[in-house]
Amino acid sequence: MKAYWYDNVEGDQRLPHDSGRALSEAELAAVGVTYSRHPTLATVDKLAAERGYRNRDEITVSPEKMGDVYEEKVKNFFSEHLHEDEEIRYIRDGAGYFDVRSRGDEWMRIYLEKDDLIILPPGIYHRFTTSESNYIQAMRLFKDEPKWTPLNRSNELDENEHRKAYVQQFS
Ligand code: KMT
Ligand code: NI
Repeated sequence: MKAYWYDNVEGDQRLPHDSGRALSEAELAAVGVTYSRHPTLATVDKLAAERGYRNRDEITVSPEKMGDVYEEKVKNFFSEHLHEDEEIRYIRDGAGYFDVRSRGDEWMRIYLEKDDLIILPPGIYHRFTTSESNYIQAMRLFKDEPKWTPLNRSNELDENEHRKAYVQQFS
């Protein structure tokens, strides 16, 4: 894991976009984002059990796996959105970037590799992209039915209960 302020420079979203200004785990925690590292599945199983996560699947995002729709998928993952549920991702192989909004509405970029696990709280605005490697394999953890419908950023979402709860807790 490596976290830093996004540089906001035009260009391929899959480039590092590293401003050179690093972010600490504490700064991520301040917006509700939790990071942990799991060299084996045992501690992931424990975390899942403790939080009541009974289900999981695995997704591979790569041109090999997705074929023609890969570029379109990558673009879609990168549109700013939130979820009404936590988003937990455990990286099994490859690498990618999660961008999350800071309190001041700037992008904080988090580079994740194999064995990294991230928990995004409900209501946080974020986006995802593969890196230049164009390959990531991730485990997605969920409680019951996955509620991963991305809700794209809009002023109407200011009234969403999950968004309101997030803003109340983290700003
Ligand atoms: C998401 O929610 O953006 C994804 O699941 C992306 C692929 S998992 C790293
Ligand atoms: Ni998402």
